Amino acid sequence: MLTVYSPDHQLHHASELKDGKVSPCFEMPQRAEIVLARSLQVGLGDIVPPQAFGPQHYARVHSARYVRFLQQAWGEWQALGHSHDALPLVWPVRDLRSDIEPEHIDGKLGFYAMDAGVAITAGTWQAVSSSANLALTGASLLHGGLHSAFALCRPPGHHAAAEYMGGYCYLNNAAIAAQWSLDNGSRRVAVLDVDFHHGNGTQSIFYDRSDVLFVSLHGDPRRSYPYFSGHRDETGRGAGLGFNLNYPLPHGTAWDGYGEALQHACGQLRQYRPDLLVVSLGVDTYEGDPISHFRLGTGDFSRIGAAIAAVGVPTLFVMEGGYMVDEIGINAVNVLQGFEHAA
Ligand code: OKP
Ligand code: ZN
Repeated sequence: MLTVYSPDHQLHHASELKDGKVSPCFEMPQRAEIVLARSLQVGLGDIVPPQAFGPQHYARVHSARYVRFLQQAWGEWQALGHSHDALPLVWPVRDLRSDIEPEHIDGKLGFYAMDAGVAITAGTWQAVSSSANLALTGASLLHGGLHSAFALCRPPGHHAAAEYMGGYCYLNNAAIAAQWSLDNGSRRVAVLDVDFHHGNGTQSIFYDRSDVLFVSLHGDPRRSYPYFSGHRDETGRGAGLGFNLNYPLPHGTAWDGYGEALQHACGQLRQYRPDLLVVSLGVDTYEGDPISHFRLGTGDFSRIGAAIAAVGVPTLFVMEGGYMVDEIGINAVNVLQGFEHAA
């Protein structure tokens, strides 16, 4: 399988506010380097650079003003004399006003964020736009006839919605790729999200639509981040009703429970008969993950790949989470090899 990769991700290495302290993000540059090294080690396939896409492609699923904010935030922060990371610290919850975009950068950061895990640094825009371009390049390669590809995206994307960032995510790479495919001839696209955390951003972007089926397996939001999204009764709205399927799974879920839910999800994906399947590939379902609570073993990731292959449609894998850095390469590439051996 071909891997789309760029070293630009290294320009983003940030801090987050976690457990009451500012500390380096679990989402660190080493993650992508270790996945790349494993892909090379097993001879997964060619490594290719991204093509140049641009903000107009991101703005098909994000608002234009949000994309502009991401592009300009570091400059506005720096103009205040800061040289350290910018972090949001105030949010327009419930009855506060969210209809007026603040002018001050502190206000804008909160206006366009859902949490304090999304620092803006000097290199953030270049890294996040390059990450989106990896997914777009993957989508265009599949459009050209490839059966599968792997976009080694970093930063990840699935928590980012039309107008907010969150959970280490800025631009929603999977959603941007899905929309590009629809804009270029696909009639239906499915997104399967196997990251431990609910892909609230992808759900939000496509919630009203029937041309994108979103299916997610994740830790129950009653106990797991993002806490405010991912329940089973979130099934879509209007024309999108029935095209959003959540599988919240209990703390400590291992392969028995996971595999059963995945089989069910894959049956629903097959029935939808998408022209393209985009997989939000997080491997933070691993038993050793430091921030998640499932118990999948390394061998189970090959089984995930085989189950996805059985859906039987062109598939774009887009990297999301996975924080047990030592094993992230083996686990992610096991999914891809499991897919290839079964396809
Ligand atoms: C991003 B992705 C839990 C803290 C959670 C945010 C996690 C973001 C995960 N103690 N912090 O879905 O892998
Ligand atoms: Zn995750």
